[in-house]
Amino acid sequence: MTGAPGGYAARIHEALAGPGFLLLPEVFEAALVGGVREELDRALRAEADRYGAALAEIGQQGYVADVLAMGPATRELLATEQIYHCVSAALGDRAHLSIAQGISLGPGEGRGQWPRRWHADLFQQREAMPEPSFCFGVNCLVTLDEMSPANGATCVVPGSQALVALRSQDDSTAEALGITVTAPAGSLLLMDAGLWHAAGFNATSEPRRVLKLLFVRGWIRPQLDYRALIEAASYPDLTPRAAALLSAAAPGAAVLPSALEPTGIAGPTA
Ligand SMILES: O=C(O)CCC(=O)C(=O)O
Repeated sequence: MTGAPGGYAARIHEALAGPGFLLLPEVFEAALVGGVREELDRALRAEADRYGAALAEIGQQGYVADVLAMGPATRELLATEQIYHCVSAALGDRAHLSIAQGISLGPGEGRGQWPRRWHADLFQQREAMPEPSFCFGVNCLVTLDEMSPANGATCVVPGSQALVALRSQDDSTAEALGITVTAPAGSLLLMDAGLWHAAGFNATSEPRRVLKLLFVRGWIRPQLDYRALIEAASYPDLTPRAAALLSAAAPGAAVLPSALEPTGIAGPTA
């Protein structure tokens, strides 16, 4: 571990309540990041072999959805202190993974309509929240390559996490207010799940890869049923912490990890 995000709780709260994002530069070991990068490349090749041109037709070129199956380095990264501390500081101990994706922005590629596709990951949930500044989810975006303006670094609109209106306006507001996040490989860009952001355009000759890990509070249903997915795949290397983040029991454990045990509801007193 090269960083100490355990001590970052106050900064995380401040950032999520203010700009809605926080960059923690180079907090992951280079060897682990390299391992995840290789696993992502292998998974992308397997997807391309399996689905061919259909991937581009459905807009899924450059995405890997079954991130846990990518390999041991990816599963290890999911359970690192860095991820755990950011998620628990932002969302409390009963948070879990909603969806994960390995994403590669290839040379000469952008996302969606020119110059980019602005979105907030969970704007529908944001719309449903009575308190617009309440943080119910966070996107932990792990940079597997250096992110620069040239290779399509992520752009964010600071302070936009409580806004639902950007969705219906044309992109000029986001384009005017957005800032580009430059970061070395192995960094963690923590974003409120309501923050408006977009990948840029990769004008270089190399892919620009990230791992997206989107977590939500324990009472929000995940987008993928990771518990079923890992029960079917049975990964022997899944740590109790990773299992807790996936709402599942660790291998060999008879019960759910304590972080997920029901707290109980106080009944009426006699
Ligand atoms: O690839 C990026 O820069 C951003 C990925 C993204 O849009 C997301 O994580 O929702």
